[in-house]
Amino acid sequence: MTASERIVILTGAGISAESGLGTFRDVGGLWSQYDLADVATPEGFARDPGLVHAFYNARRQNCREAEPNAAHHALARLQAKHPDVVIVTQNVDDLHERGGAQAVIHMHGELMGALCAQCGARWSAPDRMEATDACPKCGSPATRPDIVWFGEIPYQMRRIEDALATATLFVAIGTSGEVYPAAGFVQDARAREAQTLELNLEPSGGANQFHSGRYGPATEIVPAWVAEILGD
Ligand code: BV8
Repeated sequence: MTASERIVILTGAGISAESGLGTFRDVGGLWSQYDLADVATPEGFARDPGLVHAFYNARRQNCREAEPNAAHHALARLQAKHPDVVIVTQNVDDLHERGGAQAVIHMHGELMGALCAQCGARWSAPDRMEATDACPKCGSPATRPDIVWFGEIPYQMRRIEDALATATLFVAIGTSGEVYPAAGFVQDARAREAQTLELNLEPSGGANQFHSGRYGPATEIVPAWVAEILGD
């Protein structure tokens, strides 16, 4: 990897699949168990906050019991050698951080974060959040997981756009490319003449938007790609 190479990586649920965390759209995925509209929209939260908290409490528990896998560790190794590698994730788990990555951009929020819908205060989420929890700052019972739901604006979009504007290589790992604006990042990168690479279990619906793709389990293809980049 030359010093002038600027890599932006976007990860999705597929990078955490082998850590035992469910993906969304694979067979048996989360969106086949829950109606997205009920648990991942502000309307669903307003309708039944208890159901939404139960959904995220279960995922938070799964996340605490999961371990980062070889793909998470490989990206951290790449970033340790080249600190300007930018990791953007759609995932709300903390496996990138527990695998050693730094400054991960969680564009869809974080399971381990809590947010007050009333005053905007943020704090570390307890293991279990309940609809009756009071905000530690303003006291109102308006606490929610610090997650970006459908119809809400993803976090740190300006920072992501700035990174994409100067990227020389954009790599999407373990994402179906179904959710926007993340699914549009490959086009943003190509518009700036960056090379684009998809690393996935199988070609995603957007595979043809990438210059190249490598397919297989993330725990195999991501460490292999990182070793190649680092010239191991
Ligand atoms: C927004 C909450 C405006 C957190 C999530 C019509 C057309 C286009 C867009 C829209 C439209 N109608 C509505 C929209 C906008 C909407 C959207 O895109 N809808 C889709 C469904 C059409 N988007 C929004 O509402 C976003 N907000 O647009 O605001 C805006 C935009 C920009 C600037 C200003 C304003 C908000 C989107 C965020 C929603 N929140 N989740 C949570 O509960 O987790 S999205 C949800 O999907 C997750 O966050 C997840 O990360 C994300 C994407 O899914 P993937 O990560 O890709 O997971 P998936 O299961 O789909 O795929 C897994 C992949 O891994 C597969 O390809 C599989 O092959 C692979 N894999 C599996 N195992 C492995 C593997 N790969 C490697 N190894 C393995 N072992």
